[in-house]
Amino acid sequence: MKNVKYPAPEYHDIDPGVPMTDIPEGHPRYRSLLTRELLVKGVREGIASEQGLIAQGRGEAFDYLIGERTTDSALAAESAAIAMMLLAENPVISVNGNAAALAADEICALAGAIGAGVEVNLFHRTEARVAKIAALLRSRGCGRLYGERPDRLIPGLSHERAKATAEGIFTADVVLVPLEDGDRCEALVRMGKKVIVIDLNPLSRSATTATVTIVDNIVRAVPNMVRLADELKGTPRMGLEEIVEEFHNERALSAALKTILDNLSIGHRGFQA
Ligand code: PTJ
Repeated sequence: MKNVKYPAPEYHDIDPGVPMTDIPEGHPRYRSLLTRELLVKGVREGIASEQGLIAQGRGEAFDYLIGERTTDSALAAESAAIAMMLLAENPVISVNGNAAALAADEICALAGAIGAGVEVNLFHRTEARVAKIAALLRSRGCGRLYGERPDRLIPGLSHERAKATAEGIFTADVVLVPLEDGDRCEALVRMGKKVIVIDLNPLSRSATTATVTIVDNIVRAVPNMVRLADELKGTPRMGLEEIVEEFHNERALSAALKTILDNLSIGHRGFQA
């Protein structure tokens, strides 16, 4: 069995005394363990918050129940999300520590493919972490980047996530918010925006208040969305509008719950180790 060594981080010092774990490629939950390692690396580098590890744990539990794969209904949500972003005037992707640690390259590729802005927005906000995430995103080719100098507040929010940028999230008509906490999702919807969330928990407040909820792991969802953006880019507006109209969020959430319920039998193929 081949062991995989994780490459040393390129843009920040890491304590050389802390070894990275070797994960055997043949491990039944290889991809899930690899994702954990990415997030731990993100925390050590000051990209993700320590609380982000706990949030990832909650996500993992739901991913386990979903079968650690992109379901058909999640793929339909990803298509609707891309169609909605291609139709938007000012689509913006919100990035927190977990999203940056797990999917920086793919987020920048997605922003490029659909012409979206990217805005760093943190719950456990420190200016040092904002700067590190912004530097990481710039190093991965992100052009239109906001969040370092917020100049607006989202109404109805009392915490740091209220901070927004006039040309970015504040005036966006469509906002993609991976791994969101529910109250900002609600506040953005109250502002009249279409909100797309990526959240493995189909019962969360974000999942139930968003316009489009993608019940999938960010590490699968964003690469799928990059591919879908390339496929749908040439589609006429009417075709994109049809894709959006065919999507119903409550139906997608019910489908995710049904997948979980169907998987809840001992020895189901969806469960691994
Ligand atoms: O970097 P910061 O300071 O902005 O903090 C980011 C976290 C994620 C810590 C913060 O936003 C937070 O506490 O989030 P919550 O309220 O725990 O919500 C995270 C949601 O994302 C939960 O519903 C999880 O099930 C879900 N989730 C966790 N990991 C993943 C995920 N969904 C998709 N992919 C994942 N890998």
